[in-house]
Amino acid sequence: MSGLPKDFLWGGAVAAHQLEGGWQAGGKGVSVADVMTAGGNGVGRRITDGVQPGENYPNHEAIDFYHHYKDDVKLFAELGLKAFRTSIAWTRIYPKGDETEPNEAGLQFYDDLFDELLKYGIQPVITLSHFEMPYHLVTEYGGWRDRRVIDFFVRFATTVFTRYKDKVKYWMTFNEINNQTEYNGTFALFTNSGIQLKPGENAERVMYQTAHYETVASALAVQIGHRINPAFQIGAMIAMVPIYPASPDPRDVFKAERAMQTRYWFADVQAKGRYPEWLRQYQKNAGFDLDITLPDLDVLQAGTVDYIGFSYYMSFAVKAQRDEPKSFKYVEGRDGVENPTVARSEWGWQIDPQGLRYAMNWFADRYDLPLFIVENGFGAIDKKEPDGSVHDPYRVDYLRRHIEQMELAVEEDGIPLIGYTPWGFIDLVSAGSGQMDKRYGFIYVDKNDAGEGTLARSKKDSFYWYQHVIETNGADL
Ligand code: P53
Repeated sequence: MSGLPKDFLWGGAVAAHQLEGGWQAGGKGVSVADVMTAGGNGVGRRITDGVQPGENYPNHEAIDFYHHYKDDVKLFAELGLKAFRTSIAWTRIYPKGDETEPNEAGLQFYDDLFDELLKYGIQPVITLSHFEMPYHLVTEYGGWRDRRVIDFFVRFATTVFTRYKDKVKYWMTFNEINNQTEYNGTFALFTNSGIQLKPGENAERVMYQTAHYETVASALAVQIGHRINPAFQIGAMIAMVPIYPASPDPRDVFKAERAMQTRYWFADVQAKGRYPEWLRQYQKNAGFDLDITLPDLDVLQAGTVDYIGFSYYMSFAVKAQRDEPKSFKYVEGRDGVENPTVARSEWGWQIDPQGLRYAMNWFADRYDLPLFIVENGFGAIDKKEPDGSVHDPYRVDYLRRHIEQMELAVEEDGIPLIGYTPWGFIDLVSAGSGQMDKRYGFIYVDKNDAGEGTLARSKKDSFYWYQHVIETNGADL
């Protein structure tokens, strides 16, 4: 017997834009994911000016879950899932984002999908915004830098909360809202917030402004959701990447502390309902002239989340520079150093199972809320054998070592944990690289980076392993 609760939510996680395809089906509008090309390992995705002929947009078809969902859900049931985390594509419900009436065909699709899941006793766990906001809100409003987008999001949230109030209990507002800590690249600002910087704009300031509007929108959604159904559990969704000091040098330790503060203030605001003092002071000292109103601060206070959902893939480490500024400002993408004590994946992601237990303790101490591990997994190139089997012991090894740490955090540290939904348990389009061949799945999908393949589904070795893990409630890994 593992120490996990009997009703523990063993599941799997995906996001609408990464598996559904059907990018124009049922009146769906263009999302930010629909204008991102395929990249590769170390090759960034390009953001095009609208949908351009001749470009390869992997999310347009993805794995065509839109047309395969009935058969796929049958496979999920065979796997033994108790929960299926996906997102609702905002553009199926409000194709442009600023309409006043929702698109019925889009709403119907999720009704059918949720019914199909519930038929097998699989709970849908829903993210409202997972890197797929309407592209129209980018071109017409400049993305989340415009306060009016709060209202559009709240309308979308209200529509789906109302429609699915008896089918969905667990919700999350913004996927990995804190990814935009990496504001110096184009990827996170665009995928999280539909931001494309204008000449002369200060990326950091823009990030603080958009993230503020998003936390306000999130807090409004929490309040509205609780009114629609008081049993709703509405969480934050944080990309947890613990940042360690590179050495015991006190300056490295403080640098790591500042890095953690910088990456996780989003969770402070969503869970505690207020900005941390260090950040208010930092924003003041930096001279950012931010639109943060007193009513906004009341909204934040009144709309705190019910749980912390988080992804966990890896950890970072930082080292203080010789000439640190007084603020010890952490700049993501610049200040990280390699951690020689851990291994790395082919994509350079540092593999650190112990860090998951650390992260769970850190969250639990800080917020005193239940946790939900809503992503964890190992992206790798798989080889399909002539007989159709896929032997992926590296994936099983990664997951086993993380689940071990997760169970220690529950059994030894007493941390309340709702569930575990490994990422991309059916192969899908990578968010970061746009690849198909960077695979996380227990279910293989026959499609490659060039977009070739039959889309046929088959079971990898990891499928049978995870099935057994669920059967034994995590006792036999
Ligand atoms: P891919 C960066 C770092 C950690 C998680 O990522 C990240 C990212 C963004 O790429 O994203 C989450 O597909 C995200 C998923 C994504 C998954 O991790 O780049 O919530 O949408 O697919 C894995 O390998």
